Formats: sequence, structure tokens, C-alpha cells
Amino acid sequence: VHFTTEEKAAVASLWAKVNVEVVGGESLARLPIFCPWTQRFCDSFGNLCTESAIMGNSKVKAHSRKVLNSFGNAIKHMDDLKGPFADLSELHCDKLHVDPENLRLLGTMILIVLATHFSKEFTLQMQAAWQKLTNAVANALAHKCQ
Ligand code: HNI
Repeated sequence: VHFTTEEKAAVASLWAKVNVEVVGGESLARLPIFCPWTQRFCDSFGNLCTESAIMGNSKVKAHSRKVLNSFGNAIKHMDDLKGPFADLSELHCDKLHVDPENLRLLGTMILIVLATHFSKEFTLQMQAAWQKLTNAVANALAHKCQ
């Protein structure tokens, strides 16, 4: 994937304002695997589908921080993501058996959260640049899943 100078600048300018904990947590909380639409277990367990319930889970919280920090790393290596993400791809594909679809979905959730936090700055161009990045990161992470 080739990023233009403008796209790189757009991504970096928004990233400088991102609160990693907040955006990471909200994005993971929106991932449908944590918050299934059906809410089948509400009767027995109570509602686990709130941001605070999901964020109260320390492992989820730790992971969301790691996810966003690895996006920070991706922003430094936009010209070649496969190399820097090779080990993480092995972890998610071979060891954790994460469905690649969920890797892509999390990227979409990050876009949604960025759009809600930075509504004015999240222009068409900004969305396009970030979408390209989230797709590229998901592809790099899913590389070993085939
Ligand atoms: Ni993910 C660990 C990055 C999506 C489940 N994950 C990590 C680590 C990073 C990371 C970084 C820490 C590795 C280490 O400690 O060496 N994960 C990312 C990124 C994405 C992502 C950048 C998506 C863009 N991970 C997902 C998804 C799932 C997931 C969608 C599950 C559905 N990840 C895990 C699990 C671990 C993990 C489980 C190990 C536990 C942990 O917190 O270290």
C-alpha cells in the first residue's frame, strides 16, 4: 500500500491528538465480539454490554492500550507494515487463532470512535487516509492467517 505525503500528514496530525487509553477502550468496547448484538446472557449475568463493564475488565483494558500503541508504531512504518507486524501476525493467527474478520472489524470500530471524537477534523480526506491505514494494519496482522 502506498501512502501519499498528504495522507501521512493527515494521519499523523490526528494521531497527535489521540488519547490512546480512551480511543483504544471505546473501540474494543464496540467490537461486536465483546458486545454481541443479541445480548443473550443479560438475564443470567446482567448487562455486560456497557463501556464501563467492558473497560472494567483489566485484560481488555491492557489489550486496548497495546492495540492503539501498535497503531502508533504502524504510523512510523507506513511504507512497510508487513515487517514490523510479522510477529504480531504470528501471534494472532497461529497462536491466538483470532478470526481475521475481527482484525478488520476492530479497524472499523477505531474509525467510528475517531469520527465521534474528532467530528470536525474527520473530513472525507481524513477518513480515507485512516481507512487506508486500518485496512493496511488489518492485512498485515492477518498475513499469516491464510
Ligand atoms: Ni490483539 C495481544 C495488537 C486485534 C486478541 N494484540 C496483542 C498485543 C498487541 C496486539 C500489540 C500484545 C502482544 C505482546 O504482548 O507481545 N490486536 C492488536 C492489533 C489489533 C488486534 C493492532 C487490531 C487492529 N487482538 C485483536 C483482536 C483480538 C485480539 C480483534 C480478539 C478478538 N491480542 C488478542 C489477545 C492477545 C493479544 C487474546 C493476548 C493477550 C494480551 O493482552 O496480551
